[in-house]
Amino acid sequence: MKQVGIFGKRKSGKSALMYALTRQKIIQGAAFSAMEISGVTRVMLVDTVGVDVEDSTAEKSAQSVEVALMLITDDAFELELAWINKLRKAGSAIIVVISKADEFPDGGAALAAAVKEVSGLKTICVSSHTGAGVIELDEEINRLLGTRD
Ligand SMILES: Nc1nc2c(ncn2[C@@H]2O[C@H](COP(=O)(O)OP(=O)(O)O)[C@@H](O)[C@H]2O)c(=O)[nH]1
Ligand SMILES: [Mg+2]
Repeated sequence: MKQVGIFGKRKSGKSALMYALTRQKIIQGAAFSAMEISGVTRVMLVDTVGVDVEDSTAEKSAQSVEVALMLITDDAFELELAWINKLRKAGSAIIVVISKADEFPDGGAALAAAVKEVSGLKTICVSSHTGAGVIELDEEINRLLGTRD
């Protein structure tokens, strides 16, 4: 089964995002078709310990995920950039998520632009609390998984 890994520092909103994405899948499945419901089990979402924790399990996940979500919550994102390089070397497709976007007056747009500029990666502002950006993120994950069949 294909794996989508959720990476980020402790308290960056990884677990909340996992639940938001899972909810999104279930809602889509109910609203559309049995095909979509089977989609629930097509992908395994992998929650990880913080990238700011000395622990080998996130390292291990980095080696096995098709798509990696890298959560960023503020402009101190050097550690996340280092992980992005690690994930690139491991062959993962990467999406940057500006997490807790509801906490930014501009919805995270300025931080997203800054990260996109240095990483060149697709960057999506997401709030697991309001649901903003969750559908866009889900679509981008599926697009990337589709290109990697
Ligand atoms: N404002 C806001 N807070 C969030 C959001 N997602 C998570 N949080 C809060 O951030 C804290 C850490 O979230 P959690 O998902 O446990 O982070 P993790 O340690 O990366 O798994 C909790 O207090 C959450 O309620 C969000 O989208 N917006
Ligand atoms: Mg967690």
